Amino acid sequence: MLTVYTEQHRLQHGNAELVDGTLKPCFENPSRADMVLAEVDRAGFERIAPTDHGKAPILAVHRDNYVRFLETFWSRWTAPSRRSKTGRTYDALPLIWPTRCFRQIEPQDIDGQLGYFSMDAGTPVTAGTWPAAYWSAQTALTGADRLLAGERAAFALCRPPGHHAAADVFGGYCFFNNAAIAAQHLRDSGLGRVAILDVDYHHGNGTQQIFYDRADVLFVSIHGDPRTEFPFYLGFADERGAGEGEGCNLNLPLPAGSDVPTWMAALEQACTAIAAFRPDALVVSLGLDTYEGDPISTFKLKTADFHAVGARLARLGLQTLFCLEGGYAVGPIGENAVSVLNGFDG
Ligand code: SP5
Ligand code: ZN
Repeated sequence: MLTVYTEQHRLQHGNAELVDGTLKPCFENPSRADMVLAEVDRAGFERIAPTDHGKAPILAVHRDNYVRFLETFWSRWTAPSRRSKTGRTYDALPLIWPTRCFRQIEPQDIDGQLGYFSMDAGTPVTAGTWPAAYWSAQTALTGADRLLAGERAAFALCRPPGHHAAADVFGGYCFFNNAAIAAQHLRDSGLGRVAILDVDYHHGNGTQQIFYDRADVLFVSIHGDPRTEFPFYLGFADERGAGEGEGCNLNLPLPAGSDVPTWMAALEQACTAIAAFRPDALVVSLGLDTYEGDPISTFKLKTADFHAVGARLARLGLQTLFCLEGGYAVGPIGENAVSVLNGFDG
């Protein structure tokens, strides 16, 4: 399968994320993409580099003050200031958020802004976050272009991932919502209706938020039940869309520890909803953290099961863009990705 990839992803290599009350090495690190690329090459897939679409397609999904914040963050963070005479050189993690007890006003102060534009302390902003996230979005956009040019399917080897990023919020290892940016680009290039299927272990809260009140983009997600799983505060079954988008959001939360037949039954339900929507194209948020060996997740898919996932998606008969999302069992992540893509190609 045609694969879009750039080395720019390496520029996002955070030192640490907050886990279990301590700073631990980031689960989301460059070795993930290295392993996927190695298997893509071993499978003999055609590989292309992303082309630069500029900021406009990112701004079609994300708020301009948020994009500006990410673009200028590192130079502001490292500039000498009242808080740090030398300027800060280490990665940034937020330390306060405007939760219910506060007003929702963008602060002028960089530490205030860091919390205002984020949702967790697991997603360090680093020296290379802007270029890495920018090129991850361009990777998805370039894959979308190949669908518009007539390709049946493409694989955007995106890193950092995207589905937790909302219009003006980063978190869950995500900065720009690559799948949403690609879906919007397909819409702006003339497709009438686009479906997004999110099979990452975690609910795609960012993608849901971006399209929640729209009838032209269907969002369907299979994920660990937010009652017990990250991101906890969104992804419940009663979230069905709002306004014109009523009925265009389908959440299929599954209990932590769910087995493969349960997951496959949810995929069947998802496919039924996608077929009924009659989209002109499908974007898949391809998280591989549903794997049995994933260190932060509890589903039980095996490498061979991923092949069946790809085969089922191919039966929808839609042009399909796969965007890489999560997956933290680094050893087998490449085999699992290629298993989906080969299953799709048949
Ligand atoms: C894109 C994506 O998959 N983002 C997921 C972000 C999840 N971050 C929260 C991780 C919590 C890890 N808890 C692990 C406990 C192991 N002792
Ligand atoms: Zn995930």
